[in-house]
Amino acid sequence: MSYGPKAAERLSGKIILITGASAGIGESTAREFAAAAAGNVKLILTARRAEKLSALAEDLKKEYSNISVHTATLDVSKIDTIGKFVTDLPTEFADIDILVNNAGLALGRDSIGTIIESDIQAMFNTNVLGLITMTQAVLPIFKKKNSGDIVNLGSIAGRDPYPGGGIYCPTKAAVKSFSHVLRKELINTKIRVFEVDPGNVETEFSNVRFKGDLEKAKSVYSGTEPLLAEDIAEIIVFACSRKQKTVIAETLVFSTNQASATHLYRDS
Ligand code: 8X3
Repeated sequence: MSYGPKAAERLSGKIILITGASAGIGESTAREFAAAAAGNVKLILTARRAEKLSALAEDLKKEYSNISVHTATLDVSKIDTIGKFVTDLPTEFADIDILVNNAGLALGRDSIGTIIESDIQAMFNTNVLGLITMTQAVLPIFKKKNSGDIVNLGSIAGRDPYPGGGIYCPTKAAVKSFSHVLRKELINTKIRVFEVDPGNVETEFSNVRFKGDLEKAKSVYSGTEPLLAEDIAEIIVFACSRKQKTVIAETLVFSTNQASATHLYRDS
């Protein structure tokens, strides 16, 4: 995909930190940044699954001889580890330019009153506390140079809460609120805050939500044509490769089969 004649130049040499980069939107975003900058980027890829990250890094290095990739096992829900991770980055990767707060998950569709405590904690720790802590760790780097992009992955769930989303929806509403405050607090800087709110995207998201019940996971998308991870990655890269003064503050992204969290057209 072409992001316009200046995109590669604008992304050139950027140091880009992506959380949850081992699969789905995170992985696609890494690939898309690499493609848009013809490999002229430095990627910091973090996730819980080290082997997947290494395989992605190998792939990218094979495709782009000029790319630099640093991989690190990081579980953003373990918020005590985030500060040290950022301060201990190798010098070549330390001066981050773009932070993509992608790591996030939903667990279950249980009604309020029956939600498992560990699921509540995992969702809030990852989607909210992890995202906030990572942002706080990176922000001083951006403030020092008065530039940098923060991309927060929200969701339709944060705008349009639905039954069965008693925890996931509030976590994404918290992300939205956090993005708004951040954008307002940074009004006198050149730091940009983007939020991308996807609807249904067919990734491992539903496999995780339904804890490996692949039938249930598949049924989320059956009869629809869901978005793919690369569709969201394109929007992230598009936003980050606009002119410095342009802030695509919020983007709600559906497939043509979807009009709200619960309004989906199924052709079978
Ligand atoms: C994922 C979209 O509708 O499953 O963020 O909550 S939804």
